[in-house]
Amino acid sequence: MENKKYYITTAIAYTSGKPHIGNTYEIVLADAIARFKRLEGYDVYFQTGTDEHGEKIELKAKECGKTPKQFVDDVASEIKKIWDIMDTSYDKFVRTTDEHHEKIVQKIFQKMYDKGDIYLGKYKGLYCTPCESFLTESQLVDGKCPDCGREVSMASEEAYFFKLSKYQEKLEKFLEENSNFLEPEARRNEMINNFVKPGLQDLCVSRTSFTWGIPVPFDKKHVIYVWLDALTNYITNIGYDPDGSNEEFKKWWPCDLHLIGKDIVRFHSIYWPIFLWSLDLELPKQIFGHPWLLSNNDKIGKSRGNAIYADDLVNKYGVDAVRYYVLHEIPFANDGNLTYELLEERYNSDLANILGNLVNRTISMNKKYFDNVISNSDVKDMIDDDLINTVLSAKEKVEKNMDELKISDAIDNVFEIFRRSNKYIDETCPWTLYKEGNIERLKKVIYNLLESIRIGAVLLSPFLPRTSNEIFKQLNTDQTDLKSIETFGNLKVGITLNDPKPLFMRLEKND
Ligand code: ME8
Repeated sequence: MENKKYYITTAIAYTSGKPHIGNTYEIVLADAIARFKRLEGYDVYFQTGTDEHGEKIELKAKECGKTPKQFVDDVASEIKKIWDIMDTSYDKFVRTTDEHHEKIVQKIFQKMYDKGDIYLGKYKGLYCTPCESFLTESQLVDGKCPDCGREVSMASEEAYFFKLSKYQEKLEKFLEENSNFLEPEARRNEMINNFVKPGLQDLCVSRTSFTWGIPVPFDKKHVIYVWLDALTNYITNIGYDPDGSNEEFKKWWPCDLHLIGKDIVRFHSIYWPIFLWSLDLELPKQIFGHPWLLSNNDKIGKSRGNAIYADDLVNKYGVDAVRYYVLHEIPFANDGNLTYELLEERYNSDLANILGNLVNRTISMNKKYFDNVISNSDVKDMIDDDLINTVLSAKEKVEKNMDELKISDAIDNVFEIFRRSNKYIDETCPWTLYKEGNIERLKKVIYNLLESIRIGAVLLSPFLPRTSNEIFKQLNTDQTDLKSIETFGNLKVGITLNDPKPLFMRLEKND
């Protein structure tokens, strides 16, 4: 029997500050995929969380006059609150400061060391003595320390290194042979040609310049490199243990999809596979490095003053409008752009007009003509076939696009149903049928519209769950699964609908 489990993760967000709408995009994207898989009948496990160690966070905490733990507790709860505001249906919110995670990361480090993949060496680099920090060439300002402005000198200190070089050939071969492992395709080529082929340097996996991290178990003055700590969240939280993993781990690993942003593809497609091989574990099935959301075509950043936050947008437009915008406006491989004007344009044209009006008009007509009761008849017309074909063919198209992670295209497939239904109203002119007393035909027309809306709402549910539920409520239907949309006509006759209620109020220019 086919294994119907699906394990999906997002990147774990740095607890360095409140996440902006760009970071929030990822959790919404993962949520849409997770919900769709559940709709398809998969047993889904959806994990997200926060990445809480490291020097940057230690410094931020100090700036705020908090201990690192207080600081990450506050930011992690802020992040979780935003994930909840966005109606994301994660199964577990993990934190790298969880005691269990820390314990397993130490065991992982030990196992890699025992295997001979980690060794003690010397880290050489530019060093600022007063600041006690190693710097890279690019961090220097006029050749001097960016923090205190003093001269830097070459220095070296003890550090643990991971033998990435040992796995170089294996990784190159793996990436070449598994074209689906890393999407989009362009990223895979970039990794192979720019990083793997030129040669992998051994990776420094411990630090002594700060303390906010997980101590190396056998050498406590070192803390474990934050990416080794962070990447392993995908296994430590589902029961991996170097001394023997539990049944949960055997059920969920390997992960089906790591959803991450384009900037951290290198860590996930180079370090992560190698760490897993070192632990003798299977690799995840797929990594998708999604594009970014820009604000006014510029990178979003607090220091740039253009940060937009999900909670502000939700307060103004509602959660589904924000979900719709980010899911629809960021295509598979190109960055998407967010401005208030574009969001309002989309809101009015797609949500208020195409979807909201259709549902409101149809349910209002049913109320006016049939006293809210679902009716039907045998009076068909050729014109019905085209509507029904469009509506029934949407499921397959959505499934195909979702399989290929083309979420924006899948939403277009769903809206095709609503667009076609609006056209059907223009073609059939129900008000004329009513005036002419052609009631039997009118019954059929309104039934076709209500059933098309129901089918559309089922397919819409992973993307706009609230809106979809509201439509089901107004239609008073419990026919909401994928099976129920394989054929046309499952909406039951005789049921009384609830009163129509607008789904999206049109925004006026000065709102
Ligand atoms: O990278 N648009 O955390 P993070 C879309 N802790 N996605 C964006 C974005 C934007 N404008 N800006 C950031 C980290 N992201 C690490 C991950 S995983 C083991 C460790 C995405 O808080 C970014 O690409 O900086 C990443 O996938 C996620 O937000 C969290 O970013």
